[in-house]
This record gives sequence, C-alpha cells and structure tokens, in this order.
Amino acid sequence: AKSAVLGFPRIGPNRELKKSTESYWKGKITQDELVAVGKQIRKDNWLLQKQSGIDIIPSNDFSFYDHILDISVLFNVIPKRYSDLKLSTLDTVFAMGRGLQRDEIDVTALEMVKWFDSNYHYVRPTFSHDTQFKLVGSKPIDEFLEAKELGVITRPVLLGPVSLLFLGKPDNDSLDLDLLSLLPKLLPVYVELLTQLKKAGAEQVQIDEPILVLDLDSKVKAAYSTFFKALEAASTTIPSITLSTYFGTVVPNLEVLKSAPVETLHFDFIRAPEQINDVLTVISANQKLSIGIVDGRNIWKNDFETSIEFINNVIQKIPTERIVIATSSSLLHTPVDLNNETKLSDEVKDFFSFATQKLNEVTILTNLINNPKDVDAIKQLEVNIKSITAKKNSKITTNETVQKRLKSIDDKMATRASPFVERLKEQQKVFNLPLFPTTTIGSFPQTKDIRINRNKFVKGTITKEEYETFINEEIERVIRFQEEIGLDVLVHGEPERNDMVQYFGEQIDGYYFTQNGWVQSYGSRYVRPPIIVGDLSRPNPMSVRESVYAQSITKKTVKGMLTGPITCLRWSFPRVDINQESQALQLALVLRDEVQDLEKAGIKCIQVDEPALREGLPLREGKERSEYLDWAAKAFRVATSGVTNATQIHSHFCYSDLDPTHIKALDADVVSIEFSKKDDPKYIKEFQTYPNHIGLGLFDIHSPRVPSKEEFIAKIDKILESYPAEKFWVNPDCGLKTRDWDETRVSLTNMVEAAKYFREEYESKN
Ligand code: THG
Ligand code: ZN
Repeated sequence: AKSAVLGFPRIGPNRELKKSTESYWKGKITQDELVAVGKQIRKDNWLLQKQSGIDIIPSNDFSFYDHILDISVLFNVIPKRYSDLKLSTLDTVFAMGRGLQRDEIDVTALEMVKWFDSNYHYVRPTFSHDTQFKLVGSKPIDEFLEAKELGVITRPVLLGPVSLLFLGKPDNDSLDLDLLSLLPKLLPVYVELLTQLKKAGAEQVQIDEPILVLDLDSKVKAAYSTFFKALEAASTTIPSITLSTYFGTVVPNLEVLKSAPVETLHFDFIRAPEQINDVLTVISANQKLSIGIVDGRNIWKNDFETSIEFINNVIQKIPTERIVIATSSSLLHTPVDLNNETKLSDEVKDFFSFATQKLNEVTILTNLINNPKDVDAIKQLEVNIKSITAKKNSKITTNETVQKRLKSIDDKMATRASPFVERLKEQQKVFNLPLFPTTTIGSFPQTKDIRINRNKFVKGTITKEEYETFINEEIERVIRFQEEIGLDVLVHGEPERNDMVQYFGEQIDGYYFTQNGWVQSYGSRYVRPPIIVGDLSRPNPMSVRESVYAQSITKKTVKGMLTGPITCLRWSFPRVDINQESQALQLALVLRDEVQDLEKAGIKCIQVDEPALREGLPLREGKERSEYLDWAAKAFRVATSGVTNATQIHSHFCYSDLDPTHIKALDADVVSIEFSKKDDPKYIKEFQTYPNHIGLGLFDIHSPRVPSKEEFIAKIDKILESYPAEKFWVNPDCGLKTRDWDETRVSLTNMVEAAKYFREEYESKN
C-alpha cells in the first residue's frame, strides 16, 4: 500500500502566512516578499511530508487567500468588475476575496460561504453569461515544478469541474444562468490544464469532487458522465487521476462512479465507514482504492487497531498493491503541530494528533499493512494501544453532576413562558424602541492595543485589576461612540474576547485549549478551536462583569452577548466518545445559567449567537437532518427559555444559506442575519414568512469598504419592497472585530443616518 495526504495546512507553524499577507495589504512588504514567504511555507510542508515518509504528497494545496478562489481565477471565472482593474493575478485574488477601495477603485468582495459542514469559508465562484474560460497564470504547474526542483514529485490537487460549477453562483447580471450548462465550455480548458501538468512531469493529479457526498439530481449526475467522457477522450495526454470525495457517504450517488475513468477513487471512511461495502462494488479490477482513515477534521489520535482492522477487511477484497492509505480529507482543518503546545498536561496531550502527527499516523498505518511483522511498526502500534486505552480509562471525561442534570431536561425548560406576540408587548414597554431600531452584532474593532494588553495579561506582566481597568476603558469608549452616533441597542464591544468560542471554552470545565492550534477560517483569519474532552460545566459566570459594567454607564439598553450551544459545539473539536446532541445540551445548560445570571444582573436584552446552526445540518436530506434540527433548536431553547417574557432574546446567523423554518424553531425575539451579499430577491421573499423580528445585515463586515448613506438607503428601500417595516431592524452583517475604527465609524454613522431617514419618512406618512 502507498501512503497519501490530501492537503496540508498552509498557514505555517507560527502563522507566517497571516503575518506576511496582512503586512502586504498594509503596504509594509512587497508582493515579491510575500511570494517568497509562500514559497518557503510550501517548501517546508513538502519536505516535512517527505521526511515523514508520505508516498503521495499534494501540491497546489497552498493558497494566499482561498484555494477555491484560486481555481476560479485560474479558469478566468473573474467577474468583469475585477478584471477591468487590470491588477496582478494575486491582487485580483485579493480584490475578489476582500473587496478593494482605493483611489478611483471601488469593488465589493464576492460572497463567502461555508465549505460544507466545516468552519472554513470559501469565496463562491461567481459566473456570468460572459464568463470565458481560459487559463490565467499557471499556479498548479508552477508549484508542481517548484516541488520537483526540491526532489519531491507531488500530486497536484484541483477542485473538479462539476463541484466548481455546483458550488458557484450566477452573478447579479446573470441570475437566469444555468451553471451546469457551462460544463462543455469549461472541460476543454480543464483538460488543457491536465495536459500541461503531465507535460511538466505530473504522474498523478487529485481531483476533488466533494459534492458527490451531497444530494444530487439527475442533471448533476449527468454532468459527471460528460466530465468522465472528456477525461477518457484525453486519457493518453493527461496524468492518472485520483477522484476524491470527503465529508460523507457517496452511496446515493454511487452509480456516477461506476464507470469513472480514473486510476484511484478516494473515500472518507472516518465520516462514513459504512459506505465501504457499496464502494467496493464500484472499484473495477485494476482501480485503486484510497482509504481515508486518518481524520482530517478532528484532532483525536488515530486508533490504530481499529484502522488496521478496517483496512485488513478491505484487503481481503482488494490486494495491497491497489490500496492507498490516506487522510480522510485535506488536513487544512486541523492545527499544524502538537509539538508547539507546551501547556497541555501530558495526559491530555497524549489524546491528540495535529496535522504533523497525522502524517506519521498515515505512514505507520501503511507500514503496519505492508510489513505486519516489522518490529518498529509493532512497537509503534503498542505505544498507540497504550494511549487509546489510557484515554478510554481516563477520569477527566466524566462528571456525574452534569450527566444527572442532562437527564432532567424537559419540554418546559425548552419553552418560553408565552408566545412571541405576547412577549413582544411586554418588551415594547421596557424598550420603547423606534421604527427601524439600530444595533450591531456585538464586537467592535480589536485594536492592536487590545491584543497587546490581553497578551500582557496572559503572560502575567499586568495584573487582573490593571487588565480589567483597561477593558472597562475600552467598553466605555465603545459605549460613548454608540451613544454619539445614535444607535438604539448598544453592545459592550467584546474587547475582553479573543474569539467568540474560545473565550467561553476557556471558562468551561471539560474544555481544553491550545496556545498555537490555529486553523484557517477565511483569508488571513484564523481560529483556535477549543477541544471538548470531558462533560461540560460552568464554575463561574463568564460574561456578566463586562455586560453589567457597560449597562452601568449608559441609559440605553445594552445587549448581553453569548455564543450559542450549537456554535460552541461546531467551532470546537468535539468529542467522539459521546454524541453531538449530548454535547450540545451540556453546553445549553451552561448557557442557560449564564443567561439567567445576566437577567438577574439587570441585562434586559441578551443575544445568543448561532452562526454555525446551518453548517451543522447533515449534508444529506433525511431522518438525520430532522433529528439534528430538533436537537439543535432544543439546545438553543434550553439555553434561552429560562428568562421572563420581558427579556428580549436576540440571535445572529451568518455565512450560510439559511432556511427561515430552521430559524423559526429557535423562537428568538429578534434575529440578525448576514444579508449584504444575498442580492437575490428570492432570498428576501423567503424571510417574509418569518414571524418574529429580523435585521437583514446591510453591509459586509469582511471588507474594508465603506458604504455611503445613499447606498444604505437604496438597500433598505429595496428590502422594504417585500419586507414589512414593523419587523425591520437595521444592523451590519456580522461583528466588527476585524475592521478598523476609521471604517467602522463611517460605516455605522451612515447606517444610522439611513435608519433615521426612513424613520422620519414613515413617521410623516402615519
Ligand atoms: N470564531 C470562530 N469561528 C468563526 C468565527 C469566529 N467562524 C466563522 C467566522 N467567525 C469566521 N470569522 C472570523 C472572524 C475573525 C477571526 C476569525 C474568524 C479573527 N481571528 C483572529 C485573527 O486571525 O487575527 C484571531 C483571534 C484570536 O486572537 O483568537 O479575527 O468569530 N471560532
Ligand atoms: Zn456573524
């Protein structure tokens, strides 16, 4: 058997990529300097994988912003407003990813959405009637040659053409465009790229078609036969192909793969081990099977005994020579190296395996299969068995009190005292809000000063009192600013939070966190997902001090800010020894206590964010989906239903295509949703049926671009064509923590001015 990796994190062990990309954007380093940093990271990654003994090493998994955006640009899927700018390819990528406002240039960013059910975001390929496919630049070839020069013959990774079209969307000016109809025009260019790769010396190419784990209609399935015919016709001039799927089962689309003219088929047997028997029926006599068995999405140490047993069962049907042992997906979703962690106890550290450790897991498993008698391999197996047993017997995973309380959850705990209409009346009495009430999602710019002081506090160079004084000053600044521009419902700005999940994770028993376990979220933004190891409980209130301080210095309502149970779960590395529902409900109980503590402390409006609600939805329709929606909504309601009618519960969602019925089940009083990029009028219409109040996010906070008052007015006007003013909240798309103060000041002022304009307009009408 051969060992393979589907993709490796490109951020560098110490976030080198982030630091240099952001320096480039600020004009502090040149493009050449940035390019050199990328080159060094690629080199280190390839050599690391080679040294780890990986046989099949990926290339073109590197990206300065997003690998999906790169492949859009590579095929010239570049809306005219960006190509007109005549920028370098790299600057075009950045303009499409984050927008650009400079001199006379003013373009918004393209839409960014979740990559399947992960917390990675990709820039949605945006096609129009005018899209003319052709190769722009030669990134995959250049990177292949770069590795070759280092003595590493890599397997370039490309997103497949059907997934590229399927995951895209038509541009505003081409809403009637049928994306799959573009396939015949795309395929010749795709084949041209493969041909060039072969000429450069590539023996194999990995083509990712992850949409094969989704529900596909017959048109999409037919697109695969078109694609495969093109591969077949070109077979003598292109490298051999590994067609890879991940994040789920392909079984319902199995017929598509039956005649695939590819050398190797890859499947994710971490997510869907049960698909093996069906999969075996489509592997033809000389095809290879790539077994994704080392988890690309989680950080638990591989259980070698279980993996070996799985692989051995397969080997009874397919000889070892036709087996590849691989990561389940790209390792992009895992932190780079466990060895960078110095603060975890030895006991807990031994539970984990990050990307670098996973490389060894892949090679050890391959060795165990190739040479079951190899002394070294057996030794490593024994070490692994010891770790896995220690984890199973560990005391730190169970908390009896939590388990008991979990059993006590009933329907009453998951239901507000009265229905929305009645709650609203009581809330109006308390808040007395105007039409078009304005608010923000919660966070304000995380300035350098804030980060420096937080680091000082973490390192112990300033005391807790000094730190809290600093935080109070920040809160006061944010409160005064909001008062000044006339926002209606204020927030404290979250200066004390590093991240909306990590911050709470650090205060919840049962959670463990890393110093350097960064994972790319989008562009240059990274997160350090905390790890759920044991049953979860809250020793102390987590957010009350800051909210109470903020409320004490203003007469306006201050919204308390919490991260919901599903989002805490989804943006952590979850346990695999108990199910996700139990983990969500444990979190719900922790948050329920926090919500009640906030209410007791005089906070009348509490926002419980659930941006990850949608991404938790099982990828396929069916029983699992409705079960998920039930327990996810229940967890949210357990967290938020312990308050009186007069306390207003807000929630917030972003980054996904939402279905109003899912949001309805949460029964929040007010929700704010990402909306600025959803230009499709159909999407507004869908929300007409939503009974409670909504703020449709009016500007894109991922972009440094500042919208004018007139732009806000036009946007609101358009929404009002199909959406009632009585339910209309005015807010940005998401939190402002990644923005600068300069941009934030102007954007929010313009937004509030636009709300005031409509307020006057409506008041004069009535
Ligand atoms: N937290 C977590 N996951 C998320 C978000 C989040 N997923 C979706 C969405 N928000 C992604 N957006 C962001 C926005 C900002 C940052 C990361 C993801 C961010 N990161 C800091 C950085 O890269 O500089 C690091 C933050 C830190 O110090 O911990 O600003 O909000 N979990
Ligand atoms: Zn958001």
